[in-house]
Amino acid sequence: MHPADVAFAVPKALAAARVTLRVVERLDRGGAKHLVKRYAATINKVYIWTLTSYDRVCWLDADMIVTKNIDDVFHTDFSGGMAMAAAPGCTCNIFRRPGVPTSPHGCPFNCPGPEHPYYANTGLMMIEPSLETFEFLRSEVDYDMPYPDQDAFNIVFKGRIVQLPPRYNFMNQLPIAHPNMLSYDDIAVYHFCYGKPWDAANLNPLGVNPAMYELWRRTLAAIRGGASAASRAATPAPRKAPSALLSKVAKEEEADDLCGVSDQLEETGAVTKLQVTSCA
Ligand SMILES: [Mn+2]
Repeated sequence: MHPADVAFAVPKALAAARVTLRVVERLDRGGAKHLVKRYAATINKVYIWTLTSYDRVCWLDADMIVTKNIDDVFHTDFSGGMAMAAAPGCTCNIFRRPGVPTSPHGCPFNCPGPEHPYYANTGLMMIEPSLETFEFLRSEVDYDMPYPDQDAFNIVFKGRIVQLPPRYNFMNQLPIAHPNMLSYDDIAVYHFCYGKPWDAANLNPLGVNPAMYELWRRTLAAIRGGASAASRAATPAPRKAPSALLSKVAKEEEADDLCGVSDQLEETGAVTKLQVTSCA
């Protein structure tokens, strides 16, 4: 699904790849609390609930790359009234972005378990389409929040989100915010939350996994170049070691001061080089 005003080259390329396309009306909504102007478009994710010819739909942000089979997601148990499956979103605001709620002590990565409120990242969502839900989400929900779709869905579906393992939505700030917690070897979907791979000026700003940027680049080349290019673009093995900076941060974190991790990053000056983008 795409709005009519999207650049013609995009639907053309998708159609060539035999992707079924449908033009939809933009539902963009501005808001005073929006962190970034382009977040106004994230509300359009509600259209996935209109795909009622499918039992289940898995949404993936365009800034994600799948590295392993994720069919398991479709078999998530939705019994007990569950409405969505999604992996946890980090709320540490590790880069101290202004205007973003910062809650390291409420972060699902610091406080896992059913006794704490869950906060999902909506980069990957598995849902069951329903026109009723679509109408509700389109017309009854306030999206004037820092992360419009993500914050709203967490509120609307509170207590009804099945928690997926972080491997299904490995946000690239995780090795910085929560070092040693997750293994690169286990990544199934990598999420370029910070430093979009198509934004050359901001590539790999904090040593986030360079192999994933390389994989993105090769995959894009393969798509553009056809089958022969695809066979040449072998998947590189993910690297384990992020960077010297990350090692330093990891060491600092041993003090168990979560906010101190952000302070450390700011002191290095690395943050100023980062044109922070979003998880939207
Ligand atoms: Mn994203």
